[in-house]
Amino acid sequence: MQAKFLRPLYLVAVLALVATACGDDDAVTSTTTAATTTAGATTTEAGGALRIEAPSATITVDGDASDWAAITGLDLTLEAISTETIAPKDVNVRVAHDAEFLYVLFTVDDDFNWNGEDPHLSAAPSVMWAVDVAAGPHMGSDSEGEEESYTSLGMVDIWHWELECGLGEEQGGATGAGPGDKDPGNDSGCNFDDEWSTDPATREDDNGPGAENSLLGVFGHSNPVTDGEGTWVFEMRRPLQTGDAQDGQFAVGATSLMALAYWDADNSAAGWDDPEHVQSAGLGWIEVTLAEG
Ligand SMILES: [Ca+2]
Ligand SMILES: [Ca+2]
Ligand SMILES: [Ca+2]
Ligand SMILES: [Ca+2]
Repeated sequence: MQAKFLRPLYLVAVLALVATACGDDDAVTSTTTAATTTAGATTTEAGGALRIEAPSATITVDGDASDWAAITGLDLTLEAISTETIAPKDVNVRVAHDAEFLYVLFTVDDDFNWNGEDPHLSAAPSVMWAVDVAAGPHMGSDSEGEEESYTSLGMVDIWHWELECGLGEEQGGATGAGPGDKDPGNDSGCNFDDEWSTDPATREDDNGPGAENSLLGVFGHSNPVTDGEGTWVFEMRRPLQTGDAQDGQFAVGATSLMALAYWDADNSAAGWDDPEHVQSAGLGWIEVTLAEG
C-alpha cells in the first residue's frame, strides 16, 4: 500500500534523470538509456524502498550457498499477481560482484520438484532488471493487469530459468551451448535464457544486433529428493557489462533495479503455467547498489 504512494515520486525522479542524461523523455521506446542510475538518483524517495548493498566478494557458481555466508541478504515474501490465488513464498536474495561479474543468490523455501522431461513440473526462478530506468516492475509496465490496461514504461532484462538440466550442472549461455536455431538469448542446452520485455505481452529472447547470453547458473536444493521439504539455491552470474541493449548493465558505485519471480510445480497436476507465479513487483523495485571494495 505504501509503495503505491511512493511510486509516483520515484517516477518523477527517474524520469527527470532520463531527461537530464539523454535529452530524451520518451522512456517507453528508448533502448539506449543506461541500466544504472547513480545512487543519488533515488535519494528523493521517502523511506520504505527495498535496498540491497552488493559487496565485492569471491563467489563460485556451483549451487552451493556457503560462499555467501558473510553477505547480507534481503528476506522477502513473494506473492501471486492479482488474477491468481497461489500461496506466497518466502525467499532470500543476495547480490555481489567482482571486477568482471555480477552474482545473484536467490533462495526459495519450497519442496524439491524436478522433472527433466517437462520444466513445468520443476521449480522455475526468474530475475529481472530495469534496462530503461523508468521501466515498471511488472515486466516493464506500470501494472500487472490485463493486456488492455497496462502502460509500458520501458524495457526490462529477464533472466528466465527453466530447469531442463540437472542439479549441480552448469547452465546458461556461458556454457557455450548456444542458441540452437533460435535467437541469441536462447540457451538451447539447459533453458537458462536471457530475455527482455517492455510489457507482459512481449517477452522475447535477446535478439538483433549485439544480442547475446552470457548467463551462468547452477542450482541446488537442501533436500533433493522428490517432494523433499527444504530450500532451493539458485546461484547465477553475468558479466557486469554485456554491450547488449536488451540487458541491464552494472557498474560499481551505481544502483540497478531488480525484481524476482518464482514458479512452483505444485500449482496443479500439470505443473505451473505462465501466470501462476509469485513475484516481488508488488513491493516495487529492489534497489541494488554495487559497493566499492
Ligand atoms: Ca557458490
Ligand atoms: Ca512446491
Ligand atoms: Ca543479453
Ligand atoms: Ca536480456
